[in-house]
Amino acid sequence: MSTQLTPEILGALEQQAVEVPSWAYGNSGTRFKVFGTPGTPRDTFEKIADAAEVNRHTGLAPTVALHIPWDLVDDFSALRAHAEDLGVRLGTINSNTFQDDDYKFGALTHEDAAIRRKAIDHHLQCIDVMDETGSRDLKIWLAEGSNYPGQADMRGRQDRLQESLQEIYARLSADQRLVLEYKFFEPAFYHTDVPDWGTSYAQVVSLGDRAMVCLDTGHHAPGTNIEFIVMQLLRLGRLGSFDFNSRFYADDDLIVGAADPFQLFRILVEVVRGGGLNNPDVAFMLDQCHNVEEKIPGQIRSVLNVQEMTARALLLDREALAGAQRAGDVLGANAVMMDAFYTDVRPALAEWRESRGLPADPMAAYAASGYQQRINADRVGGDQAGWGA
Ligand code: PSV
Ligand code: MN
Repeated sequence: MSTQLTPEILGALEQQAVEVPSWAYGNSGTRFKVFGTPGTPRDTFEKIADAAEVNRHTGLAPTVALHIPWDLVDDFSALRAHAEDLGVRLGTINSNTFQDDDYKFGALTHEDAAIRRKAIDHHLQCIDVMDETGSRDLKIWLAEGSNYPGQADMRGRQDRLQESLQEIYARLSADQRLVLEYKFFEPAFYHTDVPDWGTSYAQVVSLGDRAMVCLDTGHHAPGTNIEFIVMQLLRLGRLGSFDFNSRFYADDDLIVGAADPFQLFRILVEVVRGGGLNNPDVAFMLDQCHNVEEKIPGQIRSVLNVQEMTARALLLDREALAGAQRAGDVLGANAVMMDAFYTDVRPALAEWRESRGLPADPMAAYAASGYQQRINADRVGGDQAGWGA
């Protein structure tokens, strides 16, 4: 076994878990076109089966996030048993207040108390689901905001948001958490009600200890130093979860580590630095859509990218780095960072995977498994699931 990855590093990697989203397995697209693909799941049970393949080939993805109402089923205990039979568990429950006509001008922030009531009740229903699935986290992302200056009273909306969140938070049980995700644009383009980490932090901090911030890597303006935000939220003890993905332009939801592997490395360096790795307080999740590439291999690639960059972040020689920083050795410090980033850990990881009974090359193992051919043949009839289906 290569000595590049020390037993300590391998021990940390062994504990790593990345939650996969149910919606990554359904069809998705842009507002221009959603392409259908053979083998696409027709219901939540089939999405879970696909997610279980990702875990089977990587050992990295033991939980699956659900989106309500997309993943509503008659019997959540049957879904839970189905997941467990396949070696995975049901994870974070995502609420959805962005696909209902009533929410055109807001949900938890709406001026109309009846619409706020409906949106709060939806979240309470999500918590009922969590009770059945055994999920810990309720993740809230709000599509609320305005398109034109003067359209909305931003201050009033912020106050109503706090009130609504308080009612939702109060319904959680002692082992459940609320994570509030921020995003600075889309679908609203002038202002959004939770645009940035500061707003999310301000909203959750007054709820209680089990309210945290969710950082979606695609939800920042181009050029934002995301690793700084990671550092700050860890420092404040409020980084609840990541929605990992990558982007070239906006909220592209591409494969994590694909657009900018160096950024993923820098984020993971701060995660390790701040004690966020394998820390139950900080959930690693993917939030991605595979519009043109194959979905299960897209998810396998994604969790492997997270593992690979975590390994490189763990390789960072922190003592040398601290020494260079103390000495004011700018280029020396930067060289220590770059040495870790440029270390190719793929052969060592392949060897290590094999030693644990996992495929050395999970992408190739999946391709050779025949699963895709089987689902392509079996999943005919019924409606294919899609983003929003
Ligand atoms: C919003 O863009 C978001 O990132 C939220 O996490 C949603 O729940 C998810 O996308 C839906 O795909
Ligand atoms: Mn997200």
